[in-house]
Amino acid sequence: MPQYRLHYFPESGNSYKLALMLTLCGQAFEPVWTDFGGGITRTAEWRVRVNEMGEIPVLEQDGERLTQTAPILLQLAERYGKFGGSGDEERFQILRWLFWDNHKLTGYMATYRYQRAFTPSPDPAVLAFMQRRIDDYLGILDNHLAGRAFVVADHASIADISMMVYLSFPKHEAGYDLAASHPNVAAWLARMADLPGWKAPYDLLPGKRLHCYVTD
Ligand SMILES: N[C@@H](CCC(=O)N[C@@H](CS)C(=O)NCC(=O)O)C(=O)O
Repeated sequence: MPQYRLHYFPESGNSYKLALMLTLCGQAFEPVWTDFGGGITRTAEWRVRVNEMGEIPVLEQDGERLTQTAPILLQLAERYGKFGGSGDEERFQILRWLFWDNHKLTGYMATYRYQRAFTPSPDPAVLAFMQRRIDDYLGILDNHLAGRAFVVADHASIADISMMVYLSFPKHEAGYDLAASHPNVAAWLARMADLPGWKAPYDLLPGKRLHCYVTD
């Protein structure tokens, strides 16, 4: 089986997607803490040497560097025969939600949370714009989860893993109290947290943390 090294920073939900998937598949990985806050991923040298896209996470698999969580999750699901769904329709739905997550839920939530909690003076107009978008996406997800245990089937898939991560950090960071505002989402997060081997983000992604500017 491959040896994994995960280039990450602790606040990175995208990194948590891969750390959680590997953990739920019973796989160990070497965590490689990366100075994202110090701007390392913006340097030309890091982009040449580690990831031309200038992003975290990077998963090294026997020395080969892989990026973009969605195709990596699909590959891991195939390799370990877990969380990949069964049948063409389920696989289509998994892809459908993975694209939605990358474009909408993770795309906005990651940026919003980073600006809100980890930058010293975020632009209130930018935050308000993103919050309106996220409110819409959380409403869509809450409606979708009404009467369903998981996103595409009666069992968890990589779509659930991808979509849950940014909603799993301490609530003061993004400022959403999902139990109060989106009960179906909160119940689904609790079901995911019940999966054997599940761990919270900062338990899987240790190391020096960014300064957090918000307390609620
Ligand atoms: N679609 C990418 C998103 C990766 C991503 O945006 N990572 C963040 C950190 S969690 C990043 O490196 N952002 C840098 C930037 O947007 O400039 C994936 O799924 O891997």
